[in-house]
Amino acid sequence: MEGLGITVTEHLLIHQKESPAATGRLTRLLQELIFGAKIISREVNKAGLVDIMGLTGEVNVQGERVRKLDDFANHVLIYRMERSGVICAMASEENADIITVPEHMSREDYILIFDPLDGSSNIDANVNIGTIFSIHRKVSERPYITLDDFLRRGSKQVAAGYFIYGPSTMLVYTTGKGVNGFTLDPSVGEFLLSHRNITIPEIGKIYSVNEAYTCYWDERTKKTVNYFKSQKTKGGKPYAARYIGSFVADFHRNLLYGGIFMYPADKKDPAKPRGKLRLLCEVAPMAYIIEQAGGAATDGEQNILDIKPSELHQRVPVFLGSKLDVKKATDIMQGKH
Ligand code: P6P
Repeated sequence: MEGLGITVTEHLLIHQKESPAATGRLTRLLQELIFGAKIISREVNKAGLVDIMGLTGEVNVQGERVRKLDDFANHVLIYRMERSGVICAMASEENADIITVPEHMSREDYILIFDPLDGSSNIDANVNIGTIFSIHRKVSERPYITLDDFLRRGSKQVAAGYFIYGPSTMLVYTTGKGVNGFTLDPSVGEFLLSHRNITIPEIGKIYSVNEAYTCYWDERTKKTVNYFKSQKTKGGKPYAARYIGSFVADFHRNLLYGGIFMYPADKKDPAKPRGKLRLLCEVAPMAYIIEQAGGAATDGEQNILDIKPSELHQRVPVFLGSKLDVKKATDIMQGKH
């Protein structure tokens, strides 16, 4: 019956009640983030109908051409989150430096790191794209914010999640008590619980990597990818190859169906020897989610959540997904096979 679904606000309040130390500030933060995502979803879903496709003519800190929707999403999130009243600072994939909430605005000790619109190079082709977010608490005693407040291990995240804008808009997030998915009902503008306690299969049937870069990989990486190309599933079938080229979309399929997603280090761009994906705003939040869902995430050597960041836009190689697939990949990358 209509109206009997569990809304994300209800879900947040249930979890808040279960956490004795909860004050409602994280709930407030997530609610403001959800409002921002609803605005972005509205624009993404009408992209192509209004003049919001294409490029702004600018280049971002990553050296990537900025698309109008990227810029829009970034501004919406910064504007909304400054007014959440619970954040003291933010970092965006689109901004070179950290963004401190102005002192005249009410601030608390949460820190938000986000990629406002990941996969945006696919917008014009109507491919699923998404917003990725990572939430930390400011732990330093200093009365002011420094970069060090952001350079914290993924294991210290308070919460992490993503919005995926596709045939439906979904929110998938964790606060450390499992992973839940909510689907936006646009007719009432509410996210309703649709995927309760998501868990990833222990072993998958899909491998996901951009094989066009084979010539740029080292021998161990080639051996790792070849393993999955020659591996048979329990049913005796070969693994399926799936690669969308939009991290949130590849990750979401991986989370629900199982398998392994890989973006290894490669030599295609001397400026990005450690691969393309960014630790703080993309890989660490997704690693938190995949671990909470029973999966794993490494850089080919160590657990992603154990990596101590050294810079805000640091890139890392990533192997994430079903626990047994990631272990096999990591063993091969370490020369154990
Ligand atoms: P490649 C999209 O541009 C993105 O940042 C991620 O969403 C995606 O996983 C990756 O780049 C795709 O990169 O080099 O395979 O085109």
